[in-house]
Amino acid sequence: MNDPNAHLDFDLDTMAGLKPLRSVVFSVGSNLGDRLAFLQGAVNAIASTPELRLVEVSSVYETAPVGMVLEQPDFLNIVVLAESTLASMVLLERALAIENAFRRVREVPGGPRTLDVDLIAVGRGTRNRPEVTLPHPRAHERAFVLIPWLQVQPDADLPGLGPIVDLLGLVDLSGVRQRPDLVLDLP
Ligand code: PH2
Ligand code: MG
Ligand code: MG
Repeated sequence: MNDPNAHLDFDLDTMAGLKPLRSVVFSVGSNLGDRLAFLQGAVNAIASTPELRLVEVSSVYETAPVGMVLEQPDFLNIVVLAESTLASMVLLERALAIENAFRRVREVPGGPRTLDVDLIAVGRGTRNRPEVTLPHPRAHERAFVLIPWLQVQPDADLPGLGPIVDLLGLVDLSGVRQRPDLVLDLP
């Protein structure tokens, strides 16, 4: 059936004074200390965010460092899917607050870190501001983001760039392997 509102270029929820519920994608990584415990802490903290519902957490993947100047240990990476009415800026602040709560250690710029929480996409939106760029400007070329994301949301699009399954065909997948022996609790 045709969408009777397809010709409208504004959001009807917003018109009604409601904030639209949007899907939110986070990428979480750790390559220093108790990596699995840091991922678990990030999942718990994301899940306890007001006005946000956790939808799914990917398997844990062990991934070779990408694009880093300094030699460093492998990462554990996951993707966390959520739904939220929060604004992108608030979601970004929340991600940074979660990193800080785990006393993110990054002694050297570009060096290993205990916890990195990146906001990858919020709904279908694109933004290009000094404070926040959405989708994340490097997500489309990172297998450690695309592989776990595809696992939990096979039909996902990266806004402005197309289906993630197509983007995966363009990236090097060799550094990413699933770690089924590492299991996170779902809060
Ligand atoms: N994060 C980066 C840069 N490189 N490589 C892997 N494998 N995993 C990451 O989470 C990661 C990275 C910048 O935050
Ligand atoms: Mg990052
Ligand atoms: Mg980051």
